[in-house]
Amino acid sequence: MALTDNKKVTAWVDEMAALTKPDSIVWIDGSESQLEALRAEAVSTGELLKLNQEKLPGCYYRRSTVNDVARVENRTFICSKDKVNAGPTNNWMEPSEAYKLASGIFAGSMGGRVMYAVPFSMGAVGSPFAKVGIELTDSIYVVLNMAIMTRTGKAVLDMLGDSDDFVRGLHGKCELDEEKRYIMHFPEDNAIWSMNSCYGGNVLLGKKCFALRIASYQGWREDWFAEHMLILGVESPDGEVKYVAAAFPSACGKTNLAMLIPPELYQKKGYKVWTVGDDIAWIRIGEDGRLWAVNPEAGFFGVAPGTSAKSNPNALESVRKNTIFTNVVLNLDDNTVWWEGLDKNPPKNALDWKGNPWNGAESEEKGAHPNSRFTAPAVNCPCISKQWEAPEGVPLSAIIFGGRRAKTAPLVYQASDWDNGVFVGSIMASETTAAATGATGVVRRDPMAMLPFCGYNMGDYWQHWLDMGKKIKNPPKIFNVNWFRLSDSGKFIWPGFGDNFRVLEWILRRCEDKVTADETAIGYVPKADDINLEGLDYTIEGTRKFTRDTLGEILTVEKDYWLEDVKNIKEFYGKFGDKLPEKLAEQLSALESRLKA
Ligand code: OXD
Ligand code: MN
Repeated sequence: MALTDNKKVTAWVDEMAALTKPDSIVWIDGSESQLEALRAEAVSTGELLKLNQEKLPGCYYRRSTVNDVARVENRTFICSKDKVNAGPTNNWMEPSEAYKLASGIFAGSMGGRVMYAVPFSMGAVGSPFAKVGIELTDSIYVVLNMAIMTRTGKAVLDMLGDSDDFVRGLHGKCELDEEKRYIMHFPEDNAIWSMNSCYGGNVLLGKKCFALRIASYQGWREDWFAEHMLILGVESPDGEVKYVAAAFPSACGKTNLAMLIPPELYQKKGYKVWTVGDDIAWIRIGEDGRLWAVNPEAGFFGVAPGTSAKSNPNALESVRKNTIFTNVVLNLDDNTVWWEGLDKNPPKNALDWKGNPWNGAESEEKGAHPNSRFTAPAVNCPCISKQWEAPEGVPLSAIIFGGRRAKTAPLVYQASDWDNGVFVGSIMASETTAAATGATGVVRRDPMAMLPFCGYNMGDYWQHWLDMGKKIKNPPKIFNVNWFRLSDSGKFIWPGFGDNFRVLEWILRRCEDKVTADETAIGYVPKADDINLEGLDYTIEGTRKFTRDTLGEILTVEKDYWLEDVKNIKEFYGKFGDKLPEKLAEQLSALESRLKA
């Protein structure tokens, strides 16, 4: 029986059921007993495997099909009525064409299956930021992941009442056919249709699809922001907490920064970092004229490989219970999990992510897929902020952009004002590494880390940022960081991880006008003496000790590299035609003149 008598909801569910023809419809009410029954069912069919409940209570394991392990940007579409509204950085499909194509694929696809109706809230139920979605899916795995990543159940429908304001999400596994895999967004209809995949980023519709693509469009219409940003709080010894939001492209360490543990000397003084979110921020202007941010999610969908007691002990602690692991190594000796970078003791008697026998002591092949994941409840995190569910969010002192640049960007710099900060975000980029592509130094521009996630024309998105600037009375300061400067021999110069706290400290001191900086062509760069290196004991790849001079090296602004970058930015901006905000074109030519001066 439907959990609601909202006619808009029931009519839509009936329509989708008439299309996909499930044997039955089951509403997810949010109760633990219902979820437990679903876990048991998934275990009985082999969809999930129950892990060692003494070592990993409440944890489950799943292996996906080999062709379905990551987001599919080339099969992700923004189906706005007008092509120009998808913009040059999105794939576009005309909505009626898209519905027709998808209806053909969905028709009868749930025959013999159950359709689960998952009401979910992005943002704490009752928060003024919160928005409702309903995901219809034929996958128990998706239901169980959604129950970790979002708030699900009856309370969400009660919050919705008889309103029409909910995102209509339809997900079907169909045949998991790559050729018929589509992730379609209809921003004007508040709808998402996802088919032939079971990978998180494609099918947990609350996350990238709603909380970024659809929500960015909603934010444009309603004067707020949906951003690909972590949120963290820095507590100083006097107990005051200051919050920052930070945008980095995928795989640049957002989860690690969000859960950072400060260097020992700071810990001794009483500094702490609190996690509010690791991937998405919804941001609104508060009554006090500051920006306030919430994490709309309820869990972490993190990359497992590389997560270790050294790189991120808080993340490791977060996945000890009630977690779903996907595509990692299954240790057959004790029914636990393993992944590359966890420790130096890979299991010998194991199955790899494809389900083949795997001996970690001998195998040349990796055991876990590089994009294998954990889905863990946020409440598991030892450093979760007391404010992480605060209905009004947390006030932002700073916004930080960043990318992976071998030479161009200094360790940190500050934009001169809001408009310049928008420019800094719009020119964000990362360089591909040799391991990933075979060619190093290929620059991929990824404005505000939103390239794959902006649900409308990125030119309009930039204009929205500029327009919002006029409405924010007390804007946060805007910074850019680059943890990834390389030496001439290709080694990372900056230690990163916990030591990034030293940069955060400088940023917060700048926000309080407690420290001066050098004005350069690109913005304000720290004086080398103003970043605290006390207790830093780091040797670059075992050969060169990190000193204050080394810090000076990575604070330099290399004009030749920047002039090269300006060319690349011009080319990128050129794609937007008259959608490129005039202010950004001005910012770019002003930068060029400063570099040439
Ligand atoms: C993610 C991503 O999974 O950005 O968060 O790809
Ligand atoms: Mn992300």
